[in-house]
Amino acid sequence: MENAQIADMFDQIADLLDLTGANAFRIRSYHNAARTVRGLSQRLEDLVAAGEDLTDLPGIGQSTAAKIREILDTGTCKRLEELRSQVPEGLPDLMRVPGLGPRKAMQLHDALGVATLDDLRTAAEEHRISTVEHFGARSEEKILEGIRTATSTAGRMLYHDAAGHVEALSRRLDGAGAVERWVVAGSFRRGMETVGDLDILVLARDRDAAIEQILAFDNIAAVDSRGREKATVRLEGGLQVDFRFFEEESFGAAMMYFTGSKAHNIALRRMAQQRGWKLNEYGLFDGRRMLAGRSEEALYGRLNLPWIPPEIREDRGEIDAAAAGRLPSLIELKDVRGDFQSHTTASDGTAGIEEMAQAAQARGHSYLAITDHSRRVTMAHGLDEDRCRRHADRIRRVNDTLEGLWLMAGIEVDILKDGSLDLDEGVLADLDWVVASAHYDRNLPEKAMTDRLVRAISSGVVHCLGHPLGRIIGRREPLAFDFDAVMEACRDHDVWLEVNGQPDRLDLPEAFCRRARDGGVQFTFGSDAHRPEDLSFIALAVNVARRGWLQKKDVINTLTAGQLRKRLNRSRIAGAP
Ligand code: DGT
Ligand code: CA
Ligand code: CA
Ligand code: ZN
Repeated sequence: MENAQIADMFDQIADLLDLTGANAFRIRSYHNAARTVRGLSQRLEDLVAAGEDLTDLPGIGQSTAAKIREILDTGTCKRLEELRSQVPEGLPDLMRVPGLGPRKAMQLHDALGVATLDDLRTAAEEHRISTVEHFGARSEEKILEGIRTATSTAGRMLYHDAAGHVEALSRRLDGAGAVERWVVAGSFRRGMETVGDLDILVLARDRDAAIEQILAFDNIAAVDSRGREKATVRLEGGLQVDFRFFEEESFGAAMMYFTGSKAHNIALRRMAQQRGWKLNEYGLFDGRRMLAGRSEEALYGRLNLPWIPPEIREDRGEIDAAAAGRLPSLIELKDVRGDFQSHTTASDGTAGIEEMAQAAQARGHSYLAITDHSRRVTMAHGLDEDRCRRHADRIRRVNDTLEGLWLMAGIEVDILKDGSLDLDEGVLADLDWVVASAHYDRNLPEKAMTDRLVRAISSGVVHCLGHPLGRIIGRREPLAFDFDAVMEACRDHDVWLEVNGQPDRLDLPEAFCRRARDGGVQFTFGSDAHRPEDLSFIALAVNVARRGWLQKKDVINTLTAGQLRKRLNRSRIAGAP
């Protein structure tokens, strides 16, 4: 049983509780437990076997700990089965539609008998939804749009969740004696925000033995097909994995082909054809003579190209750039010296200031901004002016005790409906770091939303715009605003755009990163950690940035603490209220 499956069960319990009208805190406690479980670096199964006390984990209490043991023992838990029997089948699916909470889903089910996404789509198209109380023509449009969002990610998995499966597989592949070499290709290697399936290439002299060992992995739920070249399996939790076997002389060609993207492959194949050659997953050939195949470097080299990083293999200009010697030198995780968004128990984080600071030091960061929520976010017990000042004092006192880490006293201040900020500007101006984010009033008309963001950006006290699009992958549409106008305001006011590393946010998305970079804007990375372990989400921001062609110079987190101080003083003087 993998952690991801247990986490999914907790999320399901939370969703079902929500449907049955349970109280908000119990629902949140299951979502929190799911989040903890998903982020663990060790398997729960191993922790339990080692006799660890699960209630030591953040967000895990007596009752969730008992459920974890029950799930490990029996594969499910009674509470979940009980809840499932209480709600009509299909309702949890309906709730995946952004904007359809449990109550609305239930209401539509009761009034119209809709039980699946297809039913719902038909009902909206036939304008039956507007006949239900509290729903109108506008809700029908919203629902259709929401179904598109929900199904665009249907059958796909967040990169971060897929990474959990890759890690679980890697332990097993490394332990399989007959497997000499393996590599994950496909969309996962390209660092895409969601992954359809995993494509794993395997080198093994004794293929039969390797296949036997792989198919015996205990996290495989079903074997869909097996042959000498390829085996397709489904993991516990539903992710499909294709294992493909190649010889050493073709391994580089296989990596190139199965890393894709398809569009990149097609463009490369065309280049080969222009020279009278053939390029496929086995190599680059002139007639029957093999020109290259062992390594990607050799293959690209034969086509007169430098090696191209997987994250930009999308046929979006990378081949021309490579041919012209103008490939960007993409930012790397090791270039990142700090983190500009994190939360503590002062708002909705699970750890205190000291603990977050220690975790940042352990990661080797030179700075960490503590950015708890402001008062508007009542659910998270956001800070008012008074608490904000005292919290900043506490952060600075902790900072005085630290070596080598600048703990920045910051805030994630809400951008209110009219673009004003949730806290007094005098208080904000005293802080080391201000992220401004819009969390509420998401349905403003485009012009009003643009004005709102531009006003916040122009305030003179904001350093960066947090999770700028406000989308949540598969669940929440991006805010509607004029991106060019926001970009321009950022450039004029020396305000940066955040690339938020939360697994389901990844916001600013890659295409916008590239556009904003071309527009002369710089970026900050924020893990948006709510727990010490989540500081690792900074790596997901790096993924997005690489796919968006960003380089070291585009990202403020690559500055040393000293350079950062200078940079902040300069922009502060320019924008001082
Ligand atoms: P996914 O799984 O939907 O997240 O995306 P990918 O990119 O992993 O796609 P997948 O698993 O269907 O195939 C893996 C790679 O194999 C893909 O990136 C490129 C290569 N590939 C697949 N089908 C074709 C094809 O018809 N032509 C060419 N040239 N390459 C292909
Ligand atoms: Ca794939
Ligand atoms: Ca595949
Ligand atoms: Zn936020």
